[in-house]
Amino acid sequence: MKFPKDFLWGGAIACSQADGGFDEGGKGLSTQDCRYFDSNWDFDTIYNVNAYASDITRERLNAAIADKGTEHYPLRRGIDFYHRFKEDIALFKELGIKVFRTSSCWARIFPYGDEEKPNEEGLAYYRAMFDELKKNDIKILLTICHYDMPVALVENYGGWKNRKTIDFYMNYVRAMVDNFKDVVDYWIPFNEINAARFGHWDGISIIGEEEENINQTIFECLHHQFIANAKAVEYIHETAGTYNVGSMIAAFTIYPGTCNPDDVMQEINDIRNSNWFYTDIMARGHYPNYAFRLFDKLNVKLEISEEDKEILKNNTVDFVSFSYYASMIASVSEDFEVTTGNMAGSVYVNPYLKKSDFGWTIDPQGLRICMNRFYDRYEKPIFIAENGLGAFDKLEDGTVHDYYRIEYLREHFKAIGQAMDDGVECFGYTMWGFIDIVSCGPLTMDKRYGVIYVDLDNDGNGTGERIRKDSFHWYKHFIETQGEEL
Ligand code: BGP
Repeated sequence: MKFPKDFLWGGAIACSQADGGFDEGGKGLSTQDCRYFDSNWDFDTIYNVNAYASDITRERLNAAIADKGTEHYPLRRGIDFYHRFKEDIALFKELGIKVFRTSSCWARIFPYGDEEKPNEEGLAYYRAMFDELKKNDIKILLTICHYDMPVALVENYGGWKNRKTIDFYMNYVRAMVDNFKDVVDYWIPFNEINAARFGHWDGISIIGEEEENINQTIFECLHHQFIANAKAVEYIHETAGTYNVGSMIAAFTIYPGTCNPDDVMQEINDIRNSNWFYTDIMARGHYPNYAFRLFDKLNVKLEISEEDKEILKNNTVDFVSFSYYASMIASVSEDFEVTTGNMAGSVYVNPYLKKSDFGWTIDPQGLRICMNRFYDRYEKPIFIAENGLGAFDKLEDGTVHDYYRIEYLREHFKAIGQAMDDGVECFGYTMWGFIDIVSCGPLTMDKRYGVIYVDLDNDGNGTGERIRKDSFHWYKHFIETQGEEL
């Protein structure tokens, strides 16, 4: 199988999981800096996705704002990319990636969120990083908001619950676009915008237990984000004169558990509510009819003005992207074994498929199916913004023999090639956490995705040394040969 020469093979991280330097360069406190972790918690507490132990409560938030340290806040440390990005980018160059996905940190640019002018030190950090990437001939895919926002906006204005936050977000977008429109190749305004329903603090920075009608709050916040997304599309189109803005959701590829028609109808509803709803609005430009049925069911009253409808209709995205880790099952019957999945509390086990160390279903064909479904629905170019295998890697004889990750990648890359043979227009792929970073849900370094090992443990102890895993050499060769010897 030979991939097109210009196919963009790359790697992805998020600022809050990698940068560190949480209180440097004039940066304000981010919502992600407030997520608490205790390395004494047991496996189930840390990895049981039903109730991430690190989820935010009012008490946890107040304690985090008062705490100036990093001991219980792994996302304040990351892997110190903030100070080490030059050497890391040299490694990325050696790996041979064509595109690097990261996110900019809102609180680095507007520390309290409501300033008039951006923080020059924050802009300087991105200018230095982007220049380094360009020097190494690596394209940039920038996520403008990857789960983090200035805590001050949440505390002082109610965050995404307040429509005013759209204006604050657009100040941030204008600062990034005005300064970097000539170096950023692709933009994603929001990471996994469907996190609003599945990871409240990550997606819309609300404390779920404090909301009277959580569904009303979720869809109001989401509406503000959909408008913000459209305004970002409009600004980039008009200012940068480029058509390179993408939507992004966590793809929950779902299968009916049996050929029982009730299971098929369950799958149609589940995939609408977990996936299509979000990309429909950003890629088609309006709320789909089935959304209003869902709102009725959830007792949600959403005011969508004529002006809002115009903004959504006139500013749809240029490509669609998603993260893909696993597939799931929809069924009206309860007799399925249960496991965990990305942001999904509990999912049914697929008897035909294996699972990762963390219970996530491993399904390469599911990626091919996901790609076909997205392309059939939107007929817009597709970018795979996240995919990869989180595993407990072991350092031995100075490296990591991660044959299991090579196997995962080989099978998923085959599936991408098959989807492209099916007629799907896909222009790139960024492997999630291709350099080990702090995991998003559990907040551990132990859950590693990288082809580059980082010598840090869950408490941030270690040399921080970067070490090439077996998969580094495999991915490097794969990119060099465009997958010819897959
Ligand atoms: C997605 C996030 C990423 C990444 C990924 C893996 O939802 O966009 O930030 O972390 O999940 O999840 P985890 O790190 O919890 O294994």
